[in-house]
Amino acid sequence: MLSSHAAVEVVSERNELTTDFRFKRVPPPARNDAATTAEFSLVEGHRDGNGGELAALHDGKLPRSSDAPRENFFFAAGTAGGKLRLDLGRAIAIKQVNTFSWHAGDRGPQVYTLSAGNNGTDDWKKIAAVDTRPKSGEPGGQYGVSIAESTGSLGRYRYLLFEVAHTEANDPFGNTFFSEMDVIEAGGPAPEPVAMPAARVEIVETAGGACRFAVDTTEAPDLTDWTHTELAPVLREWYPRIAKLLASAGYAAPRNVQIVFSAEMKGVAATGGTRVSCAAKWYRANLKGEAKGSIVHELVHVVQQYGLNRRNPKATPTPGWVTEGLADYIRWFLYEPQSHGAEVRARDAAKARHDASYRTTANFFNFVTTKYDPQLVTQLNAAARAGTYTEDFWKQRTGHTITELADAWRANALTSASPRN
Ligand SMILES: [Ca+2]
Ligand SMILES: [Zn+2]
Repeated sequence: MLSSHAAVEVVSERNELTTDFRFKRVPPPARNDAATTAEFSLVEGHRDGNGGELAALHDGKLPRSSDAPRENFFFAAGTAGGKLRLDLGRAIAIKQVNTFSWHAGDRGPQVYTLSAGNNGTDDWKKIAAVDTRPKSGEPGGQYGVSIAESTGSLGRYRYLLFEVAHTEANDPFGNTFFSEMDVIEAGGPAPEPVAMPAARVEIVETAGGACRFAVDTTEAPDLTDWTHTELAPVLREWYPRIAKLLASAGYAAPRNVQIVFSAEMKGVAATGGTRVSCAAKWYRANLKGEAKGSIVHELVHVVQQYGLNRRNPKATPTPGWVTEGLADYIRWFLYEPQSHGAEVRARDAAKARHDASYRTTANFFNFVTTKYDPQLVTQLNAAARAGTYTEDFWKQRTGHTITELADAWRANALTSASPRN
């Protein structure tokens, strides 16, 4: 993206898959730039207490993940942004101002205006306006912005003023995670790039390059063989299948997906937007068992994107048991039916609840699909994604209320469940 303000050039780039803060035209973050020893102060607005101090903006360190609040500076939740002043200590010829941010969602893009002056209070001269919000699609990723002037210097200034705006106001969490702000002095020392740990990222493409996965095992190098030989084929085969099964009018499944194995994460796995985070410890212990199936479950969440409806006041939110039930239905009844991982045991059948979520709901969906409506999953997904799901859905699709369906399901489970269970 390129825009001009007088002779000032603003270059902005985004990494959607790579996480090393390296860009084609925006220089890498530096650890010896003029901002390193300068002083940031808050002129207007408040720091978010969940984030880092102003020091995070010029400590020459970069966050280790796309959700590392303490390693970024950001303005307080629920506020529209604020103003930051940078005192360089003396007037210098400024070659570039480079700013870097990283978040998996709305807090990735940067929106600010940059001014410069020499008294720090009222002689501000506007230098550039920055707005890196993508026109369409998911906003997550690493953003790099470089502001420079064609003649080589933006001018001689001691102070810079960043008037920062939030990227969205649909929820309280719209303030950008700023990771580093650099000021490169014209004729100053050669910038020394901040070192990032050597990344282990395999790009896995589905047929014809239609969709790309960045499988990141940087924090769990021992899992790299497994992701390459075992997981990659599952991604290639199952992501397109899930996208087809969960197709709906006017919707295209995300084309760029990150799968990141995290050393510190607890639990199993979680999906936010188009990023799947996996707890390396759990995967290590379950490679021969549930590992691949759990990622199939997360791929369903990547395709679902029911959150797109957050901003639609007319939408009814999809109940969590429907979302999770669909993910487990696809996993247990389509991906690995041979494992029989979502059977309802005879002794549990009488008390089984269709809305118990996960495997139990998956079993209910399978019953309704088999007995009443082979299109159930596709139709249920379309309603959930459109924000039109209500209990009427069941009556419309099958002629029965959900209570009737649940009763029939329990009765069936009681008679058909194997007695050895
Ligand atoms: Ca930093
Ligand atoms: Zn889930």
